[in-house]
Amino acid sequence: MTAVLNKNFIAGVWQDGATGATFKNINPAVNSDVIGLFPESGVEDVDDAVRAARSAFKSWSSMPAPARGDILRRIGDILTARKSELAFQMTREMGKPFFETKGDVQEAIDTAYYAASETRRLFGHTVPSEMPNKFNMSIRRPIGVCGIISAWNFPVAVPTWKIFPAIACGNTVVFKPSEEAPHSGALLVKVFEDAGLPAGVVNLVQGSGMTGRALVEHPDVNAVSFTGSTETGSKIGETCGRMHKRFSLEMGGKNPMIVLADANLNLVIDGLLWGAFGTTGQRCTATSRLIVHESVHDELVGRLAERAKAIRIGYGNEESTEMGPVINKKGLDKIEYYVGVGQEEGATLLIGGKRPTGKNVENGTFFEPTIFTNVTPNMRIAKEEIFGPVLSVIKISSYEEAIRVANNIEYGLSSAIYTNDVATAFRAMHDIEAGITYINGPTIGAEAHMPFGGVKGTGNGHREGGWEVFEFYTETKSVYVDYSGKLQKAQIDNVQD
Ligand code: UN1
Repeated sequence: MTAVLNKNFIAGVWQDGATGATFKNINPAVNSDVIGLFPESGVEDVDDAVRAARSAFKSWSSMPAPARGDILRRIGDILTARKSELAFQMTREMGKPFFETKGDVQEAIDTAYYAASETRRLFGHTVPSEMPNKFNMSIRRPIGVCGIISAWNFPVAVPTWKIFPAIACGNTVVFKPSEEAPHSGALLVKVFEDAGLPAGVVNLVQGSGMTGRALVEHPDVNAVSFTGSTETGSKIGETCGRMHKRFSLEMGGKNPMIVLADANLNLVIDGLLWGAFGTTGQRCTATSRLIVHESVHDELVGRLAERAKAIRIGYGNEESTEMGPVINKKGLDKIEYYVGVGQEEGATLLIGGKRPTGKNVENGTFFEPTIFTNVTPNMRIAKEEIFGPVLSVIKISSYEEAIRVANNIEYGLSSAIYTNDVATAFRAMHDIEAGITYINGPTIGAEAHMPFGGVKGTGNGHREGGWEVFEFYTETKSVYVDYSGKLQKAQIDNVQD
């Protein structure tokens, strides 16, 4: 089974890459555990996959949308049955603890059932015509072949945010998972196959940046949806702009949590531990800046540090593990680099800042929960995405200052504020520049049926999830039905001057 899943899946057939080149994927917690060799797909493989998607498009897009919904529901059922099995393999591949990968699969299940229900609700509009005996409406049409490029940190949930609405709307897909999570991507595609999704509707090509590039540059790919780094996203945007493709980008974050003087500190601490150190801080929605009122700063930071030091680090498939490894050596190097930057900038390294030692962590890429205090808003560790378990604490003395600091970044994905004052909470909803704001909750916790995405440098104006993503995956067509039996000239026949 695993050997089969190490292949590409094109036109309903598991097959090797055309050149025979492969890349190796290992368990980040136990580096000696090799998950497998996967095809490093080239232009030829991508071309085959796009051709398969194109030839499946006609019949898939003309199937009644609720019938497509039936298949999505079956996918949801199989994901439910395989939840633990999938989660185990996902943890093995990308490191976050088993309870988190189970949540990841659950997010995919919710997305499947939600997309299935939307197939009965792909609304258009009817509006009155300005002419007599004429009927105006808008209908939705699928776009065509969609290229889906996803990140490794939510190796099942994030691809499904893209693939399920795409196919619900009648599009077909070529999916390139992150090269850090190819096995999870293949297991997901196997679910589609087992649910009876027709051949060619979702095709899988494994590979790294070159494969993604071939997909984005393919002239017969009509839309691209990407989650990953700002650097790669910007290049994708340039290419898609030049080629007149629709594209949706979900990129970096530097998400603030504002804690005001009246906040419930017990709640804040639980939220911070989950927001900053869950998924080892490797979420685009991770809480990476704590912006805290001076009157509660010392107590909060002291209590948080004690709890953070006690977090149990290890292999995520061991039951006692609370925080898993960093994805790879490169990720670890980046985190260490930023710890150095923070110290040079004059911030105080309160806890962490290094790799842990001990038997359960010696074979993986682990890093300790890290907290910097005395951070000022213009330091690099207050503005740049680190993608690791590093929290920068900034002290403020008023709500206005908190908002200024929170908005002092190029990103705008998620945000949080803890206060018991309802008026302040409502003000913050409008004042914080972000696509998502949580009141009295940390910066993570997106639900499948709510729009997800960011402002400023985080994205390009689109949203995943919720009802909005169905706009991304459809073209609007305006239809005019003239049953007057004569030529009626809009703007001319109905205005006499
Ligand atoms: C991401 O980090 O890429 O609510 C997505 C959340 C998660 C999704 C995060 N369910 O933050």
